[in-house]
Amino acid sequence: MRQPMVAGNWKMNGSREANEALVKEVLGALTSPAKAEIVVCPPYVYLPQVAALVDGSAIGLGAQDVSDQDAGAYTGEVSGSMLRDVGCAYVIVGHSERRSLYAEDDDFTARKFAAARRHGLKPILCVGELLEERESGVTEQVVARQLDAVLDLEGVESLKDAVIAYEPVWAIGTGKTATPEQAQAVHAFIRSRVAERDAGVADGVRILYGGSVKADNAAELFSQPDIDGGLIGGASLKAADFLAICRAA
Ligand code: G2H
Repeated sequence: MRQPMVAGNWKMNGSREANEALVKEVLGALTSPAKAEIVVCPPYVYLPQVAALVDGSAIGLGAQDVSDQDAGAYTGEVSGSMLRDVGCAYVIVGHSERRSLYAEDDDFTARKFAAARRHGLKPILCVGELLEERESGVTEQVVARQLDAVLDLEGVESLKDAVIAYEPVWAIGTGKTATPEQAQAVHAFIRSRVAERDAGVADGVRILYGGSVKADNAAELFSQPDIDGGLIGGASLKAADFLAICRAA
């Protein structure tokens, strides 16, 4: 059985004051342990603050990105060992905003995935197609290419300590959500693609859905057999919404 997971991707949002209020409200309402594993991914600079806030609680910590390099003259970069040092267990790699706004390609994403693993972080690998790719019927080819870049570099066994997030780019922050059936179809494809290399790994790996998940659509999405929770952007910034999504998983 795969434990569901809900990860909040705060993106470039927050302040010391807002972070404290959000985390305290979520923790205050999480009186009984949730079925889902819950993780929050604040911006780099707030990781130590949020690490202290969630210390000893049921909420885990992740970062939104990681350098492909380990240390040295890489101005502006943050290494996997630094993320471990401040208490991260997870890191998002290959988010579509990194891929599209910062030109991070499949190979670079795979190297970040490898760097995360070198430092004992569990990568949350994001894959997903653009609107024009969906409309031209190449969703599976795109997702397979993104996935294969990582599996070819790191091997299928690397997914034992990783999570996959399927995020159709046309559904991110747009208010458009993939229907549960559309999402399930791609999740099943991803699992089958992994199963071609190792059926046991495919069965165990968690595949999250991301893209305009909200309190009122989460339960239906999460009820699909191959959807193991969600990577939540906008709705993770409001405690009541994030809690409702966590409870739906
Ligand atoms: C997709 C998602 C979180 P949102 O980027 O990764 O964001 O829920 O705002 O669409």
